[in-house]
Amino acid sequence: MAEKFFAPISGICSFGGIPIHEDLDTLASTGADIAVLGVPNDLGTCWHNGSKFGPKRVRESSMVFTPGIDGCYDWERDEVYLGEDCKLVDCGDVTMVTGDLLENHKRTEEAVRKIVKSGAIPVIIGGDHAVTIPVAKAMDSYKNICAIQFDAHLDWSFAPGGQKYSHNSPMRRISEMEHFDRMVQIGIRGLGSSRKSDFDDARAYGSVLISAKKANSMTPQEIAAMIPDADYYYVTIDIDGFDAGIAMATGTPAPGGLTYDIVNDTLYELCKKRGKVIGFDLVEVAPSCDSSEVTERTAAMLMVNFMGYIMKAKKEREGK
Ligand SMILES: [Mn+2]
Repeated sequence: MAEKFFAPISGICSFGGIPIHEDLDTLASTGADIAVLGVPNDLGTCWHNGSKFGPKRVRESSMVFTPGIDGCYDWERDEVYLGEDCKLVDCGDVTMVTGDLLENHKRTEEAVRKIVKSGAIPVIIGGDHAVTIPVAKAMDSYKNICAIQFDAHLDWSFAPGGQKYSHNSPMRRISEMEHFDRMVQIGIRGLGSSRKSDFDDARAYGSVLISAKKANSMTPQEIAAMIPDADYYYVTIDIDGFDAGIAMATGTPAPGGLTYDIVNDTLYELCKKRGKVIGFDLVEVAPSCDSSEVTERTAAMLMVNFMGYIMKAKKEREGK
């Protein structure tokens, strides 16, 4: 008989040790609130690749942050997150075709559409930042979405070398989608992030730009107050938004980055005060770029926390 405790070192890895349900066509039957999906696609990378190993390694690290059987107790907030009333499933990975970026984007979009249709909130593990393009596209059953990005880079390149769907361009592509109409970009820094004309275009779109240095000097409440009102929020977290000290395992790590607490607490404020989060992705973890496992743990811990905040807000909206 199975013992009533969760031993993270044992068993097959899923995200946080949650149940696995890979058949997206029957996802609705699980009653899942949140569906985790890996997108092991790094064909959109312009520098070091390896983020296709992100889903596997983030899952492995996430096993120590598991909700287990009692949920996750946050003693500082005196709250239990992801308890028995939250149904989480891990849907495995989108099956990738070697060397075919656009086919992989198509498969990613189809998979995310199925998750949205099931009623679950998609939580995506990349893959490079290009995977955000098909994921965002699949959210078009919602309207008036505000995109919130944590990243060292602006990601507003139009089409370097003619390629429109690489990790240089996800925020530009989102700005072209009719179901998105607002944007906040937090953590942007450094020379070479983007051309001046790209920044001009982002500002002309109305994007709220908050540099890493600025964000680190603000309270999470002040940052949340700069997030525009919107019916829905989609959040994309490029791991290189964090300081390189806690996120070295990524293709383009950058010093001078965001602290763990400012990102985590801003996500808390977003869920608590600013409305409905319809999904998020965490991208660009490339495990082979650093052997310490710090980056994967940063990613996994943030994801578990954010899922907890999303579910707490959802239950409160439902009056539970
Ligand atoms: Mn990015």
